[in-house]
Amino acid sequence: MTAQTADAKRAARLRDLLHRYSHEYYILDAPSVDDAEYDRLLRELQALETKHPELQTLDSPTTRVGAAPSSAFAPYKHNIPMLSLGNAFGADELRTWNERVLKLLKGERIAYVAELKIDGLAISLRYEGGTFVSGATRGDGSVGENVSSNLRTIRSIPLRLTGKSPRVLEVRGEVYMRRTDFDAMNEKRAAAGEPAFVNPRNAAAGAIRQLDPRITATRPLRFYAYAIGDCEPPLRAKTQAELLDELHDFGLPVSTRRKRFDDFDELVAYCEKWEHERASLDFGIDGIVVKIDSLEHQRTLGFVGKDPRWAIAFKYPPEEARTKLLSIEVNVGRTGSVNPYAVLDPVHVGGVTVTTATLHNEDYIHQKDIRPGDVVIVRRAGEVIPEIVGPVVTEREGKRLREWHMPERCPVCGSAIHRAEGEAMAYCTNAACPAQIKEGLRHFASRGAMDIEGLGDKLCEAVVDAGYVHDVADVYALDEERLLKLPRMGEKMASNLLDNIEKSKKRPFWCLLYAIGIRFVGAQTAQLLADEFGDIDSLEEADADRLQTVEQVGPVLADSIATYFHQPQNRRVIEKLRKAGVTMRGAPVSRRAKTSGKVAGKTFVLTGTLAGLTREDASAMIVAAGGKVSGSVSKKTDYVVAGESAGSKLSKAESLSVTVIDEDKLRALLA
Ligand code: 3B8
Repeated sequence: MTAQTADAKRAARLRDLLHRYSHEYYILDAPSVDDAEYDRLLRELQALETKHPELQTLDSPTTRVGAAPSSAFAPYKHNIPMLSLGNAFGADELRTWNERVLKLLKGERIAYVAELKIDGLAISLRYEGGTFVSGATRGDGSVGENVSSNLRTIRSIPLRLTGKSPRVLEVRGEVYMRRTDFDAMNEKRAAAGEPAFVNPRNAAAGAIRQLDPRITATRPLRFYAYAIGDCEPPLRAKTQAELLDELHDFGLPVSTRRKRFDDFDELVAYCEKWEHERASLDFGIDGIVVKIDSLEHQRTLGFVGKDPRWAIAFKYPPEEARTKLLSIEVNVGRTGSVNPYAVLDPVHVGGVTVTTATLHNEDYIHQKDIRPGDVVIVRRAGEVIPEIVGPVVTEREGKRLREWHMPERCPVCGSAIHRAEGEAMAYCTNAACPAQIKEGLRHFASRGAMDIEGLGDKLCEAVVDAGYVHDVADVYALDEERLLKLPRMGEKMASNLLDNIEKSKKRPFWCLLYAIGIRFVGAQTAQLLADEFGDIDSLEEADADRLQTVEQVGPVLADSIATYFHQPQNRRVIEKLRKAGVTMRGAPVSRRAKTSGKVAGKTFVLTGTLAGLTREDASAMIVAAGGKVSGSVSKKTDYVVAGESAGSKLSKAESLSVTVIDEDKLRALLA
């Protein structure tokens, strides 16, 4: 054997091995060699092909590395048009579609297949004699763009089909990016000082439209197949389910999550179920594709315009939407933290209208390069609060948008804002800042704290603005004469309020500990502290080391408590409260509550938005009645309290058969 034929043989062997390893990795999910070995073989093949260019084949794995950049994509005519799906927003619209199908298929027994509708980019691949020859985007359905060199770089797209593949096969499917791959890519980009991509869909679409395939090759794209176009000779499959099996046998990736239904109502339930569970997937879906299973039925139904009659997308409300960032404002919390937030052009996302979104802190805004005036992507997934994913930088063209900076002065009191070295948050330096006092007072009076009925948001503002209240203890100095000077205050209302203020002095000791607003001290911690120390003087004397001996108290919490009691103005407030006659000692309340409270020993999980209660209030009420509040659902959970837009915790509760109650039920339990 000459050296030349030995090299040719070795090259063929390497191609076979590399195809097999890619197939094992991407299609079977069962790799038999590691990445280093794959790379070693690939480099060996590259060396052989460089030495003997005639050994290069169209399906060689070395073609994935990326060809030279082009200046534009050539148009690509789809012999069989690439159709798009009509939408059904909700079960009613799906029913309407179904009735039409039933009518057109008069009396035939029909079955459905449901597939997750992956949120990527539709493309078509062409195989001739089992070898990948070209691929294109959907475009307008009849003409797309030839993006073959880019598609070649995607390792889950086989360059050579396995088994007895047809002479001609066009495969339709979706190019997408997994969330974990997307996050890892963005982390690497951030480390290299490159801008992050906004979301997996944009990143995938951008990578496919990239004129330099060498760049596409560095993006973690994947592919899955869901349909065929041209096919010669026709496949054996008689149903959609069989079609996907056949594609799988050719070595193409298909979704394993498809499900067949004979019963329409079960199909609807499946579509609705995934809406709550979509967060658990490693890729984004924007709905469920419902297809009539029989290919014969599909042909009978045909299409209207660009939409097939035999398939439809059951669409979920988008979790992301674009809108304009009108401005960045700040508010001042009760700890004095200055919190930036986005004021948005109202936008419908995740099933609600969003007008503001948190921006956390100044670094967050700079990391994402969010600027007032930007078009931004707003995300609201499940029950989490809305957030800004990032700016749409391409929309900036021609606009001069300036970076945002934290104001130097508190917008409420005009004092200096200070951000300590190494800290993320900035603070208003004025402990007497009306914004801090108002927030602090609101919390002090809230249901789970001192429970002063009638002292709501408006009145908290009014008493601070009138100069009656400079710290929470001043509440106990309010009298009828002063209250009556406030707008919309009548005698009856004033006397009720004063009664309630008086009653609050008798609140259990731990409620006071929670009410004074020590950073990180929630209702549960307040109970532990009250149990351990018994009165405020013992607690005041405890240093951080002593505090850390308390169950569940770590260094951060201990430090926060010690710092609180160290500050003279806080000690003054405590003294004023003591003089006013507020309860400052107590028997071990929580133990008593734990054995005799209304929900003694029960564990609750809160999810979604409750109409009449803040989460803090609900927690505090549960704790006051001897219950515990936990952040995650498990078999040990006794009740899940579900409000508006409850998400994955609710589905988890249902799957574990945990009792789910609403706000009214909760009140009834605690009453
Ligand atoms: C017909 C069938 C379009 C689609 C289809 O995961 C048609 O089936 C289509 F005209 O766009 N994104 C899927 C997905 C998309 C489509 C599909 N099936 N699973 C997807």
